[in-house]
Amino acid sequence: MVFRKLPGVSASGMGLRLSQKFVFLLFLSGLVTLCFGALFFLPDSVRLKRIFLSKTETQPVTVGSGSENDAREHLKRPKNQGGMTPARGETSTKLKSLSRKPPVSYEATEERLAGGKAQEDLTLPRSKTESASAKATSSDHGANSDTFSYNKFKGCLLKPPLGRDNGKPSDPKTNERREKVKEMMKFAWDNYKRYAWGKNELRPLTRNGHIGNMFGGLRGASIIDSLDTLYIMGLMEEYNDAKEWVQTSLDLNSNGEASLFEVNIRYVGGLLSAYYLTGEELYKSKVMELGEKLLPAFNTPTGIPRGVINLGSGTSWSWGWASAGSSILAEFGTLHLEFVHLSELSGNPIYTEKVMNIRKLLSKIEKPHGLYPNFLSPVSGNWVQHHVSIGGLGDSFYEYLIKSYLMSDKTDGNAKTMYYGALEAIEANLVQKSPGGLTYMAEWRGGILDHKMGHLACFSGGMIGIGADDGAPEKRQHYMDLAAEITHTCHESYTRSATKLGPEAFRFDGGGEATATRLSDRYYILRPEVIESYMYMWRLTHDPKYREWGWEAVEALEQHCRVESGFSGIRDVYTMTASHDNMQQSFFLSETLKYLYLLFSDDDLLPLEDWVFNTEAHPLPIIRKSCLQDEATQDKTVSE
Ligand code: DMJ
Repeated sequence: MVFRKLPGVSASGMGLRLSQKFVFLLFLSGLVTLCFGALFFLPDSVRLKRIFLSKTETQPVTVGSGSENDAREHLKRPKNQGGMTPARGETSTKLKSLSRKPPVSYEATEERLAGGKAQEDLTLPRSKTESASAKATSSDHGANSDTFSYNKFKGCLLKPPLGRDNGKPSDPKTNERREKVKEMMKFAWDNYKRYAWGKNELRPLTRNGHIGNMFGGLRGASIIDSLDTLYIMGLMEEYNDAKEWVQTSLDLNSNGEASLFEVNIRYVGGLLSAYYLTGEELYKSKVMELGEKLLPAFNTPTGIPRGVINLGSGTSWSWGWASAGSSILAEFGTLHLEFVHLSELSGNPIYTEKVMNIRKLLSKIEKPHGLYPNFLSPVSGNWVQHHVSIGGLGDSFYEYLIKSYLMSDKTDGNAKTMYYGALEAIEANLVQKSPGGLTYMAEWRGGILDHKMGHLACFSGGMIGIGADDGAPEKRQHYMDLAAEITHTCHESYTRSATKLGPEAFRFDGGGEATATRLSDRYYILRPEVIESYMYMWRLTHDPKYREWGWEAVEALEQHCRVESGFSGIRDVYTMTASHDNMQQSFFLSETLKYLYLLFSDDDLLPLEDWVFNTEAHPLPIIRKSCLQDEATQDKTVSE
């Protein structure tokens, strides 16, 4: 074919002059460079990077091999489940660390107040970033649905979960009190539904919803936290609304930055207990999907997870306020119960392996005076500071040791040894008696005592009570006495206030006892810990004073926290002129009202022989391995 030269058109093919072509090519290559460069330098380009980089590339420079925790762990399946092939590139370890700007948190103060045990200040920059590595790719979220039979599980329970008559007490006065608590739950729920449906929490004064930044874009925390409470109270219309919301609107494909601890205790715990109580497959598949999203948080050199995880990318960070990029004892130590159940339900051991690895590290590491400090480096596996507390930052770690032992049907001897070892060290170093005769747990700062006890630490009365039977037999009474004394002290912190509600922290120095001396410690945000201890102590002793103390709390909540459209925390328990904080915490529905309801119910509602409560009061069944593996138990069901 012959090309004729047309007038005014260049000799080159596209009809462009050479110089024009050159400019065009220059522009094109500039554009390509710009786009490609952006993948590497824009702060939020993690997702795109994963297209180009291997999935483990953004690990910080570390020590240790991390081999136990590398990306492939996420894809492991038990034998005979179709095997697994690691995705290409997962073993590549281009070590690189990314620094990120501090998250600006306009609601940080409220979050700090709400988070409690593990949250002290979310406003400071997070210190490290770490990318997710592999994610399991199977559509069944790692579950081998053949391995778990709900009917078999029911057959292994010693008693029906809801008791003979849903725990209805025969004594009319107690029943009336129980009905009152149920009415409070309905009131709290109805207002949440009316003004904040689908949001995380209700703001009862402004009558709107609160989302916050603890759950990484997940919604409906109050719904998930309420499922089991509504169910055990027999509020079935409300329960069905909640279930329908989970079915139609619980979107786990969020791309936000979440507290691993909070998502675990509220969402994973809430969905697990909803499944075990109802047998609805919906909850199981949701919790499996969510559990899988949490796994990348463990991709650190030691396998100790960082505190914050992006649920979409799997990238994780330490809280900026936690010194030297450390992880928090109460956060990484409060995963065990839920993760063991994730393995139970999925048949995938990966979840149990992750938490057993944490356990292994903690049992080996040297402990100052036998104590567990609150901060640990996920890189070196060493303690970062020697601050010890049975309250915020430490608390639920101890709780999960004894509960792991109980939940394992008393087979997890390592958890038992660690729990009693820790308790001995706490008694030797932290437990104090005030001049006025009150027993309390001080905080320990490198050997120096701070004579303060947080409201959060008041869960320990119940914890020591439920563990009393399993230590050395000669110590049983000693532990029961200690549990009763701590619970008594916490009750004193309530009775010594004008409102009869307890402050966030109370002190035993500066002239007072069991009272807050600092203005900043005077608030009450509907927390459950004191009532939680009343409930356990009632079950363990049947001393009527615990029900009376619970009723005092009901009256105080009604008088000072009930507002026109829900329940609200108050800013100062020492003044009768109420100043409300405009927040109905989701743990009020999950814990405070549930523990009150159980306190006024018969012991056969969620009997302690079969159930342990996670730290958000979600009941999880004791795992009876021998029964579950016994062929004869197949599909035997407990009649209710
Ligand atoms: C709850 O979310 C849990 O009990 C957690 O362990 C601590 N903080 C709150 C309640 O105060």
